[in-house]
Amino acid sequence: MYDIFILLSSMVYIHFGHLLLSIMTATWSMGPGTLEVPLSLFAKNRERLAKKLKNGQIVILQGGDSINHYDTDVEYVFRQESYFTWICGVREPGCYFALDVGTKKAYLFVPRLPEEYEVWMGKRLSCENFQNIYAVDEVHYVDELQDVLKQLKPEVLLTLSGPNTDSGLTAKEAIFEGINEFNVDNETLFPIIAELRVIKTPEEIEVMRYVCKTSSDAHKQVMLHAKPGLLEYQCESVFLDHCYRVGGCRHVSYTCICGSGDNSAILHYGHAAAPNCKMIQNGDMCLFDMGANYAGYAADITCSFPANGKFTDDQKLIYEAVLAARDAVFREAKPGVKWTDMHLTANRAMLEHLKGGNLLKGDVEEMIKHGIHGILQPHGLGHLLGLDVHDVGGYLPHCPPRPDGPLARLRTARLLQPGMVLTVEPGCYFIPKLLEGALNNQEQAGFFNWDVVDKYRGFGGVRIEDDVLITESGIEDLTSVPRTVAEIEAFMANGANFK
Ligand SMILES: [Mn+2]
Repeated sequence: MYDIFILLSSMVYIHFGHLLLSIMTATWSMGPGTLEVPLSLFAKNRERLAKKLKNGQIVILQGGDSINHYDTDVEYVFRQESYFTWICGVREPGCYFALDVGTKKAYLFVPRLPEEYEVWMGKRLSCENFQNIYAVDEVHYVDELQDVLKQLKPEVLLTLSGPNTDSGLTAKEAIFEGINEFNVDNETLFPIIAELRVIKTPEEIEVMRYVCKTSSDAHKQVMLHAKPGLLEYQCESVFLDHCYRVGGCRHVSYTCICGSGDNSAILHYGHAAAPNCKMIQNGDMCLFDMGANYAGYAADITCSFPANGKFTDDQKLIYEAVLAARDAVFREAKPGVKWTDMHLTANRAMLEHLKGGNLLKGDVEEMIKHGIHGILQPHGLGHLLGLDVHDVGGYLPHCPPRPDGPLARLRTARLLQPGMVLTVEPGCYFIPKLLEGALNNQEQAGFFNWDVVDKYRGFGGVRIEDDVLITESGIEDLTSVPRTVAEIEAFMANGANFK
C-alpha cells in the first residue's frame, strides 16, 4: 500500500522506515526520474476554496473506499475519489478530510487499523507520519471525527453533493456517525469546488504537462512498435509499460482504445466484449486513444496512423480532413470563444476538406443544417480534462446549458477561460449504422458521393486528440507526438515496419 516515495528537496531529512520526509518542501513522486509534485499544490486548492467560503463553515469530504471483486477478498487497485485528491492529495482509502474555513486549518482523519494489518500489509503509519506525508495541520482517527468537529463548534458543515453531468451519477456525500448532530448544508459546496477544478493552477498545470508528456512518449513508442501481424493489445501493452516503467504512472485514466481497421470506427472499442484483440492487418489504420494518470491527473491522447507506416491516398484524405479540423481549432481557440463554436469550426474545416476530396458535395453550411457533421463525427469536439478524464464543471448552474440537436453530445458549452485544460479531438468515422441512416434519409443522402463513400466501407475512422491549455492569448498544446502525414511517416520509418 505504501509503495510510494516521499522525496525531499530540503537539506534536512528525517527517516521513517523507507519513507524520507522533508520538513521544508514536501513533495510526492514515484521515485527517481518521475515528477515531484509539491504538496503545496493541494494547500493552494484549499486556500482557493476557503476564499470562496465563510467563517463558521467547515468543509467535510469523505474519500474513496477500497472495493472488493464481488464476494472475494481480492481488492481492485485503489483509486482515490477526485474531489478528495483535489483537496488533500491523500492516496489511502477510508479517510475523511475537514477544512475549517475560519482558521484555514486542514484536518485529516485516517482509519484506525488493527494490529494484524502489520502482518499482511506492513507497518501502520502513525498520525504524525500522516501529518508529515500530507502536510496537513492535524491528523486524527476516523472514530474521533465527531468529537474533533464538535470541539471546532462549526455553524454549519458543508458536504459535497451534486450531479456529474457526464455520468448522471452523484458525488458521494460525506456521512459519519453523529453527523445528525450538526447543521449540514449539502448545496453550497458543490458548484464552488467544481468551478475551482475547471481552472487549473500553475502547480496543477505542471502535473498535467508531465502526464501529457509521458503519454505522448508512450504513444511514440507504440508507433515505433506497431506493425501488421501484431495483436492490438500488444500495442496497448507497450503504452502501459512505458507509462508505468518510465513515467511512474500506475494507472491509465480510462480503458485503452486500440482499434485497427474497421474497429477504429468503434468509438469506445476496447471494452470487455471487444478487448483490443484483433490482429492488425497490412493496410489498416490504427486509432489508439490512451492516456496515463499521475498523482490523479489525467491525459487523454489519440494518435491515428497507418499500421504499415505509409499512408495511402484514401487514408491521407481522411487523416488530413481531421487534421484540418484540429488546426482550425488551434488557430481560433482563445479566452472568450464558445466551445460550441469551436465544435462547428472543426466540423466546417473537415467537411470542406472532404468536399475537396470528392467524398461530399454541396454547400458546407447546408451540410451542417442537415446534420452531415453528426454522421461523420457523432461525438463532441472535446471536453474538460483534469483529475477526471471527462472533468467536472461542464454544465454548472452559471454556465450555458447543454445545446439541442447534434451539439447535445458536447460535454460542455462554456466560454473558454485561461487555465482551462481541454481535449481537442475531431474525428471522421465510417460507422455502418450511421451511413445506412444517411443513405436512407432523403435530406442527407444527396450530400454524399456514394461511389467514393463505398471505398471507405471497412476503413474505420481517424481521430486526432490533443490536450491543450487555454492561455491568455490562445492555446498551449501539452501533447507532443508526430501529427502531419510527413511527420508520422518519417517517425515510423525508424520503427518495426522498416527494420
Ligand atoms: Mn477524450
